[in-house]
Amino acid sequence: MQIKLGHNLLGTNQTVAEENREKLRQKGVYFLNLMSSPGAGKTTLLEKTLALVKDRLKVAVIEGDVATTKDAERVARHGIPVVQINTHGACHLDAAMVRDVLDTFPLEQLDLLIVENVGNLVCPAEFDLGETVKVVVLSTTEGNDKVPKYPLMFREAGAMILNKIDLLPFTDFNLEELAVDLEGLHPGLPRFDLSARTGEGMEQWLDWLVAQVRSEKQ
Ligand SMILES: Nc1nc2c(ncn2[C@@H]2O[C@H](COP(=O)(O)OP(=O)(O)OP(=O)(O)O)[C@@H](O)[C@H]2O)c(=O)[nH]1
Ligand SMILES: [Mg+2]
Repeated sequence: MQIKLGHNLLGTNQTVAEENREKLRQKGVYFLNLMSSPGAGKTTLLEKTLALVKDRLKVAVIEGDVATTKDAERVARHGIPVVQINTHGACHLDAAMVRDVLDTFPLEQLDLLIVENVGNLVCPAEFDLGETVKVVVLSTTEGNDKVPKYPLMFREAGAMILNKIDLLPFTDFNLEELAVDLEGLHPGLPRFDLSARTGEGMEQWLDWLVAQVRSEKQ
């Protein structure tokens, strides 16, 4: 019974996700779903990214959080449209939550819509929001085992960011082990090693992002 309900939920979610995807495709909006465990640095990366691309692209953000508006407030300081979704305890956003806020944005004018999903490496990977791409952030302080322990997230991702490389010397994180694990799970996954704090490595990430958004517009 419970399994059946789960299937129905995911099936309904998929239908709404396809509607979101089609709506955004028609408006020429590239939709990026940003995911990670709590504290990997999604909001910090978002703030840095917004500061560096807002002159090149018209961007808006959806902030998903279990509670509080803290991340939305951080993003709003950059002067771009932000909508907060509180999931009231749920460990992920779903496609209907996104659908219900889409019309609050000036979609015709947007190039890029970024959603910061709830910090969690499990549930968000299972719920399609209608995004163009999923980007997963892993940080060097989380340990190498997160890739094999949460394989779906890394299989579903269209790009991966290894954040907090400024802390590499203070951790036991192993870059070669990461490369081997990713080769087994998702060969060819674009990967950007960077520090959202110091800005090191941000250029390659931004170049990739801007190129993706522009190719979607053509
Ligand atoms: N040293 C270092 N710290 C970082 C970096 N990026 C983020 N942090 C710190 O990591 C902590 C968590 O960062 P957030 O950006 O809030 O992480 P988050 O993924 O948005 O967290 P949730 O929204 O709670 O899931 C903060 O104290 C950041 O300052 C980085 O590149 N290097
Ligand atoms: Mg955050």
